[in-house]
Amino acid sequence: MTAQSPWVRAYTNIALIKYWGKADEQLMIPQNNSLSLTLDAFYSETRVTFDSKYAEDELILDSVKQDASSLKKAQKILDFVRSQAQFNSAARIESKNFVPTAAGLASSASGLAALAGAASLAAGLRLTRYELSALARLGSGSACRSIFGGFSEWEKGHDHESSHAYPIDAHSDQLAMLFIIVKSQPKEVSSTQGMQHAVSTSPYYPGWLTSTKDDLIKIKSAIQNDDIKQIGQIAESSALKMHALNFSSFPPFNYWTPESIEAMNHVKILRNNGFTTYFTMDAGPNIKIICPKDEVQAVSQYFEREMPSTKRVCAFAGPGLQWQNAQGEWVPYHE
Ligand code: 2P0
Repeated sequence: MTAQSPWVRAYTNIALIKYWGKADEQLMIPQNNSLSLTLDAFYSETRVTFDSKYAEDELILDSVKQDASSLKKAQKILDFVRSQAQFNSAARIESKNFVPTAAGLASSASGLAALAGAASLAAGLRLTRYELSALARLGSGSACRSIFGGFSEWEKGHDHESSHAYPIDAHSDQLAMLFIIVKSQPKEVSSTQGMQHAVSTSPYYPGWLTSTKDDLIKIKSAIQNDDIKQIGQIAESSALKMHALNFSSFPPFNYWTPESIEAMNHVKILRNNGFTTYFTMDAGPNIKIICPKDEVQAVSQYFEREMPSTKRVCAFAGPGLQWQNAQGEWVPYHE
């Protein structure tokens, strides 16, 4: 048998309240709920072909065949789909990442969300948005949030079915996210390893779980009020608390470079000069600035002047999962 999906597109998301730690490594159930904004600037497109003639699964990313370790996350999604659809053909995954050149940004969230959509279509499974989000989670935790556009919250749940994201119905069109892309070296500690180490060794981990519950309540209220200053304050605080877990692990580690710190300081200088700028940072050295749409141009020009070695990419709220119909149009995956 052979079965091919159409191309499926998913946009990347950045967490405002971070996910940092798993309660179940195999099922990818997190320790805490997290909340993110799906963005319009970076996305992945993927299609899947299952064919009983294929000898083994393969992943072709931007025309380059990937090694077995890159395939591992994808195979968790493929295996689940095969068991649901009751067949065992191998798959060929073709994927393209649309990330500005040299952006140095990981794309596992968009890539694995697009794969969940494509693999289930190829297998003839008709999954709800929540089932699809849970499926994407098996590949990479943060991918479950990229099924939805705008703001979404990943409800940690307690088993495969209950651990998925859901969309937060709110305006998100006034918020901008400006990526300040600094020089990057190869990552020494992957997100998966980093969070595992923080859960098992940081004495602050219980405090992280308590304060994250509080931050989620506050940020959801700020989102409903379209209060960008409060959203930024809470998001910056969540990011710094996540990084504090890494600094307080044993042995300690961090993702910060001198340029990351310089960029953070500039965000504070801008704030002291009347801008509504806050930062967030993930498992890498780049800084993402949260600010109102009408400030983003001036903030970008400021960084061009003060940190000319950085690249700047501006993003706004983006859509949820899409697929390409026979006419070549991109339409929502779930109508
Ligand atoms: C997040 N990050 O909430 C957090 C904040 C990075 C820092 O989710 O192990 O690729 O595959 O579930 O989702 C990046 O880690 O990790 C991430 P796995 P993932 O966005």
